[in-house]
Amino acid sequence: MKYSIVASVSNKGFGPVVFKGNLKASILKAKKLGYEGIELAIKKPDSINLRKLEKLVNKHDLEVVAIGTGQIYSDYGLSFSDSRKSVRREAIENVKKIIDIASCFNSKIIIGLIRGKIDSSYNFDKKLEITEKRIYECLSECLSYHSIHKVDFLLEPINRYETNIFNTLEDVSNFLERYEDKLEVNRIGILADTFHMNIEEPVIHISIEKYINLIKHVHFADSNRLAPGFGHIDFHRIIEVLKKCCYQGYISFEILPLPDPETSAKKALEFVKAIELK
Ligand code: LER
Ligand code: MN
Repeated sequence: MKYSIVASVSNKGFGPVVFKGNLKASILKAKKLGYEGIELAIKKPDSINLRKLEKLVNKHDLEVVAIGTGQIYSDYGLSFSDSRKSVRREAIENVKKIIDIASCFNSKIIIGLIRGKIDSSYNFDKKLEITEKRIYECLSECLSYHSIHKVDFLLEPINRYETNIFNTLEDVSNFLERYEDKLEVNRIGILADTFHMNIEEPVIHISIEKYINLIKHVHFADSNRLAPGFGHIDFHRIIEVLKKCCYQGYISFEILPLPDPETSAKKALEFVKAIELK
């Protein structure tokens, strides 16, 4: 199994991230703790010094596994489902800049919170149809942005308290099926996050097995979003299923930095490696 950890380039915002700010320090800590990859959360793509980042990850032999875009929504309010075209445009332009970065590292782009949500439950089904079409249009433009260095995308099911579009693995799978003639769906995978799955899926490991062909990235956090082992999710069954299905992607820890960043990052890896090697 390959493990990575989420690091936010910016200092503030979005809670369940272990390392924040000072990218060099985050990379060094991840490497020292035994991670093979790093997942970056970026909200200001212009602030990234690509050459410096490339040098750093090459020097430390660390893969930039994926890049998260959620802070562009949580901090700037930009999303793919906004009813204002200008806001959707701004969201797309930001994601395109992230695609430029991702294409240097062959990282996947995470479409989590940036897909947005539907504001009111009035006439929900109709709104969902319209919103899904907006998401499709934005995704389609992002997918066709780089014709040479194509990067893949990840759609993350997120629990109902954070969004009302795509809460389950089945929701994402159905969306991809509905748009399979219009979207390059072979370039869109599911990001399965155990924290959200614990809220939305009937049995986490059964859903993982059912949708394994679509799952291209995994977020691990326990039921309380602490490191695995600090809550009540059955990671033994999850790792067993991932192993049985020969899952080839990364498992990335998106956890609260508690009791402190280093301890959470260290304990997370120790806990899952002990299960894996059983
Ligand atoms: C992002 O990966 C995520 O899991 C969301 O909960 C963001 O709030
Ligand atoms: Mn997640």
